[in-house]
Amino acid sequence: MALFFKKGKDSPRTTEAPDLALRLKAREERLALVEQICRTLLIFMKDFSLEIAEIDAAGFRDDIDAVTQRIVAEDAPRTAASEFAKRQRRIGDYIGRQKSYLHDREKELRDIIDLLSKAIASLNVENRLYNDSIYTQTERMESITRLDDIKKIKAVLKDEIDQMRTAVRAKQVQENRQAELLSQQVHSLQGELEKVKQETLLDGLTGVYNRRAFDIHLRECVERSTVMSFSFSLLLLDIDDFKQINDPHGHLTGDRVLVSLIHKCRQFIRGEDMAARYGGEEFAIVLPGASLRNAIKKARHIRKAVAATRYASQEGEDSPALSLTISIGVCTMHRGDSATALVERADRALYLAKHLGKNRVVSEKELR
Ligand code: GH3
Ligand code: MG
Ligand code: MG
Repeated sequence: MALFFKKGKDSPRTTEAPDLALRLKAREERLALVEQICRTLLIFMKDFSLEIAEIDAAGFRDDIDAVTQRIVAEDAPRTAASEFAKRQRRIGDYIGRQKSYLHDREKELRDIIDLLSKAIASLNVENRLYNDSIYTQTERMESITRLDDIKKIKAVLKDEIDQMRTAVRAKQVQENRQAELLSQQVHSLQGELEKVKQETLLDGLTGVYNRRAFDIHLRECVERSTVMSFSFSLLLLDIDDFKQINDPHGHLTGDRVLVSLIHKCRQFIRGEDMAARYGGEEFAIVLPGASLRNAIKKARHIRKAVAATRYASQEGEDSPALSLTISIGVCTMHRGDSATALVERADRALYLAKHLGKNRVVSEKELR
């Protein structure tokens, strides 16, 4: 600018020219520096933004790029200023959004850690080792809540969750094994129980049902026949003159004969029939679905077969063979009968068979 001053008159002013030029140069350099700083800061800001769509990180970057371009383009200050003013509020908003986003995430993470710690602490497990591992894990969880860096929290939390998963899986495997073992034990106990139950219903000597089982079964048959059309008949068997076997040959022989007799009777008993030792040398046979006629027929077969059989008095093939006969009383279920009435009728028929000379079948029809 000093070049335009005239010599002489304007000469005092010319001394200011170099000074001004220096100041202008310094100003330009400062401006260039400010521009450089601004551009660098804008790059940092761009880098600082997280790539999160829900807070419009892309919009924020666009805004930063637009402002940077205005600086590079060296537009008229007014244009640059208006562009900056337009973007300034949006950039500020974005920074606010990112801050609260990070704050929210951090809070969520802390809540999750808290929830997990409580859930772990409340697990009701018996295994001591598992308890210990859970306990230490809970402590580690608590230490995570003291971390400030969200990235560190995430990394440590991921590691903890992996460890928890491994511990829970190991526990599951152990529990499955225990459950399997328990179910095996339950199964075998059920079998034992069933066996014991059966044994309480069986006669120790002959292996047929005992009196208790007979009473239960007869009651059930009577109940069934009262609610539906179900018929059945009853045989009451008694060995004739059993004392004649016991007295000369002894009780053991008597026992042996009892077992052989029931073995013989079983040949006439079907799956749904029930044979029971009623007491002493008396047996009862329940025949479901059998009419009186069929029951008499079956009784006659049994009596005949028993009488035709020879019974070993002792062990060994050459032991003296014994003969025996039985008397049988037969009756059938009638409407309104009770179990007691039924047994009484069969007993009366049996008594009559004895009275008439034994080794015979007498049915309720012959009772007066
Ligand atoms: P009846 O023809 O009138 O039936 O004569 P009985 O001798 O068979 O009749 P009684 O009722 O007088 O005798 C039955 C005998 O059966 C008496 C008893 O000692 C015997 N007895 C009962 N239970 C058993 C047993 O489990 N084993 C043996 N060996 N004998 C038994
Ligand atoms: Mg007898
Ligand atoms: Mg008797």
